[in-house]
Amino acid sequence: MSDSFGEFCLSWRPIIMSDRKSDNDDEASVATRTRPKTQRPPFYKVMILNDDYTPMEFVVHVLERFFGLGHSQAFEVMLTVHKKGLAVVGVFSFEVAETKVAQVMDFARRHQHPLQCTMEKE
Ligand code: TYC
Repeated sequence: MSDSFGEFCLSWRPIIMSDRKSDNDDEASVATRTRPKTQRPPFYKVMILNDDYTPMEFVVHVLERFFGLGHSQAFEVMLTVHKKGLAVVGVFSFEVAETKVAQVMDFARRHQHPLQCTMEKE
């Protein structure tokens, strides 16, 4: 670099992307993202667990009352839990999932049944 560099280059600054005329007619700035970087909030699966003591009708009632299932769908889901050990009964935001779990656990406890309801990030 010559000693006179400073004389010829009075206002040097790095070239940044916003200096370019347009993103489209420039090969170095091909768009790789087609949508804005937004994050959807996570969803939580709410699950009912099997046990040997909670009456089947009580579980059916819980599924109708807290998860809005119709009677035959509630019966089907209850049977799935009875046979397989657990089933996802709904997918909700964190706050709604937390509320459902608390409502079911409280309802079961008040009726002295050991029914368990849990949630898990999707
Ligand atoms: N296994 C229970 C019974 O035989 C019925 C049951 C089903 C309990 C689903 C809990 O989440 C449950 N009485």
